[in-house]
Amino acid sequence: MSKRNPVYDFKWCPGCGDFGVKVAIEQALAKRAIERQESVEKSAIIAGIGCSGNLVHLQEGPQPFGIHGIHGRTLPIAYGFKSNRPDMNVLVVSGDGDFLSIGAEHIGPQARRNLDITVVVMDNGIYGLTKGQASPTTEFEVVTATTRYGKLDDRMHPLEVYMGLGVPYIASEMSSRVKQLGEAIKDAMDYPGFSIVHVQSPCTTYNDTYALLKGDEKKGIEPLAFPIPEEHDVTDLDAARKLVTGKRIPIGLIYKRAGESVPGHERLRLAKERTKATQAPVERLLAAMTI
Ligand SMILES: Cc1ncc(C[n+]2csc(CCOP(=O)(O)OP(=O)(O)O)c2C)c(N)n1
Ligand code: SF4
Ligand SMILES: [Mg+2]
Repeated sequence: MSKRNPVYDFKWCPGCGDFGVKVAIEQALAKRAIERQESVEKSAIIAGIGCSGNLVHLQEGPQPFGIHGIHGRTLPIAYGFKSNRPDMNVLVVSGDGDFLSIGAEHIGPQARRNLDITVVVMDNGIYGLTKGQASPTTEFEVVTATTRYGKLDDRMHPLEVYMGLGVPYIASEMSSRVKQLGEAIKDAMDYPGFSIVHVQSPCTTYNDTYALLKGDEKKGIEPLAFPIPEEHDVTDLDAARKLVTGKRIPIGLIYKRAGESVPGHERLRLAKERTKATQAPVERLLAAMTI
């Protein structure tokens, strides 16, 4: 399982942001393995369907375990995996379509359960693999394969959504900042609970947003992305909410819930202990059932 699949021949387009995410994940997994003196096989990548999900086949160097799941269902798969193998480090990779459209209903429950995984969302504002249909993060009125006269729905703001759904750890990055992205993913993996690293990962074929993200001083175009001020207190919920409100995209660690984080599998273990302690002997139960 932890060998590269030699027959998988998918290739990203030149300049695709997903290349940067791939390298950042390789760096984060390698760093974690060195720090913890364990093999990269102690990690598993669970991928959705999309150009983004193909990352699971393209990892170079020591191979983690990998599951290429089904569209929109990375979180249920990760829940099953982590519940049975809490010792493993679980990383989900998903696209904006996969995670925020068909998969959106799973975010809230897993955030509240504090499933101990890290999700890397590769947001290119489009369905890349299926050739350029509108996704939840496509801008209003943009013409795509499925919005021939302009998109009718407003754009979703994922960072605001994560805050609203109670995600306890939220970071935002860009695929072009490979080193910082690798560090952000590593830090998120170290958090004992549900963490999301939302990455602006432009699609050079169907929605090239590199210039918009960076801006252009000479042309007077303000960058869409902006660095989070150093003085931002990541445990301050109101400050985090303010950061994610508006059209611009903050880059850095946005929110880390204050206090102890009890991960989902630990909650399950404690619940099992409580069940054992209160369990009545079978005879007593049967006697109680006899009329
Ligand atoms: C249940 C289901 N519905 C639809 C599809 C078709 N499909 C495959 S990938 C995809 C969109 C992928 O978009 P995104 O998650 O943004 O990934 P990207 O290719 O942009 O990285 C769709 C609709 C599918 N494979 N399964
Ligand atoms: S279609 Fe877009 S997202 Fe898919 S590989 Fe090409 S550039 Fe990347
Ligand atoms: Mg996409």
